[in-house]
Amino acid sequence: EEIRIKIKSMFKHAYDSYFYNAFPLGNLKPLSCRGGKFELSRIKMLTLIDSLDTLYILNNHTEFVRGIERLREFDVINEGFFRQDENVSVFETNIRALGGLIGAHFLADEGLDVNINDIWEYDNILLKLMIDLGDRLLPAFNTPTGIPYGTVNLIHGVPAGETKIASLAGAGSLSLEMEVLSRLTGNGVYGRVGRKSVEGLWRRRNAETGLVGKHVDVSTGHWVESVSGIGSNSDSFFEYLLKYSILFPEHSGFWIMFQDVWSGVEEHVKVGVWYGDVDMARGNKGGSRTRFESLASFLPGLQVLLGELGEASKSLNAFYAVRSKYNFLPERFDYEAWDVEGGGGQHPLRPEIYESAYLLGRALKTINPLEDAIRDIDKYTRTPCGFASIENVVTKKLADDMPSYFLSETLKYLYLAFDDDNKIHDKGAGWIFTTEAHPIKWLP
Ligand code: DMJ
Repeated sequence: EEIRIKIKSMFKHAYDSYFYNAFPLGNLKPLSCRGGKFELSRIKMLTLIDSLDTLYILNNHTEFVRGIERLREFDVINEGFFRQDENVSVFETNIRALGGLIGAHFLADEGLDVNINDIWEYDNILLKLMIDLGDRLLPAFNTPTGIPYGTVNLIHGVPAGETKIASLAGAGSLSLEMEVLSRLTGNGVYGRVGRKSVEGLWRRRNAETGLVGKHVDVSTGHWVESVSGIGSNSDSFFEYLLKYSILFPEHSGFWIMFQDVWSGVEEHVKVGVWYGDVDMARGNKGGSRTRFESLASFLPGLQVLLGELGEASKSLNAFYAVRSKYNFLPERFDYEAWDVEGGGGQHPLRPEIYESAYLLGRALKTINPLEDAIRDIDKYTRTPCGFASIENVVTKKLADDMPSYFLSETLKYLYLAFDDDNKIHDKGAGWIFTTEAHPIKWLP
C-alpha cells in the first residue's frame, strides 16, 4: 500500500505540474517550468490526453472526468479539437492521442470497478474526437504501397515535399488503434488502412531471412535502410503484429505475419541474450552491432505474451544488469565494451523495462523488485515542477523535457506492478495495452 501511495503522489506531482506550468500546451518543460510542444506531435493538451486512463486506473475519477470536460471545451472553442494547423507524426499522434482517447473512452463507457456514469453522464464525446482525429490521419495512407507517410498536416493533409521515407515502427504500429476505431464507429476504413500498411511492410521482408529493414520508401516499397533489429524505428512493429493477432484472432494473417518475421529475428538476429542490429539480407552471419537500445527492452514483455517465461527472465535480467550500472537504462549501450555507447547516455524516462518487469511479474505471480527503480526516478529526476528526462546517465544531468508517456506508461506500469487487485488485470475482461499503455479490448 505504501508503494502505491508513493507512485500516486509521483503521478500527482507530474500531472499537477503539467497543469500549472504547461496546460493547454502539449508538454511540460520541467526544468524551465513552462509549457512546450512535443516536436513530433505539436498538438494541444497532448499530455492530458495521454494521461486520462492512468488517472482512472490510479482511482482519480474526478480528475478523469474533469480532463474529458476540458477536451470538450476546447473542441467547442476550436470548432473541432484537432483542427490544428500542425504537421504531426502519424505514429506519435496515433499512439498518444488516438490511443489515449480510445483508452479513456473504454473506461468512461464501461469502466473497471467504478462506473463513472454514476457520477457523470458519458455521452461519447471522446468517440467524436477520435473520429475527427482518425479522419485527419487518413490522407497519410494514400500511397501506392499503402505504407503511410510519416507526417501529415492535421488540416491540409500530407505536406508538399514531404519525405517518402517512413520507419518500420512508424508505419507498422497503427493497426490496433485504427482497428478499434473501425469497430467503435462501424466504419471499416481505418482498420483497412492499418492492416494494409502492415501487410505492405511484411510482404517486403527478405526472402531468405524473413527480416525487415528499418526505413522504407512509401511510394516504391524499397528499403532505404536495410539494417534490421528490434530497437529504434522497429520495436512496436513486432509488438503490434503479436498484440493484434492476440486481440483480433479473426484476422489470422497477423499471427502468420508475426511468425514469419519473428522466427527470422530469433534465427538471424539473436546472439546469446542480445539482439544487436544486423543486415537484413545476411543476418548475424554478416556480423551484428553489439549495441543494446533501451527501446528494445519491450522484448521480455513480448516473450511473456508468447508464453516464453524462461527467455523473458533471461532477457530481463540482462537488461536489468545494464540498468543497475547507472540506475537507469541509457538509450544506447555497447554490451561488448559494457559501457554507454558514445552519445547514447540519455534516459528520457522510458517505460519499457518496467513494462516488461510488470508483465513478467504478473505471469510468474511475483512482484519484481521495482522499488529501487521508483526510488531512483524520484531521487534523480524529480524537479520542483515535474520529472525531467536524463541527459546523461553517468553524470545524472537532467534535460528540460517530461515526455507524456511518463504519465501514460512509466508510472502506470510501475503502479500496476504493485496493484494486484486492479480490475484491469482480470483475465476474463481481455484488456491488452497498446504500445503507449492505453487499455483496449476486443469488440465485435
Ligand atoms: C512510447 O511513446 C511508446 O512506448 C513507443 O512505442 C516507444 N516510445 C515511447 C516510450 O519509450
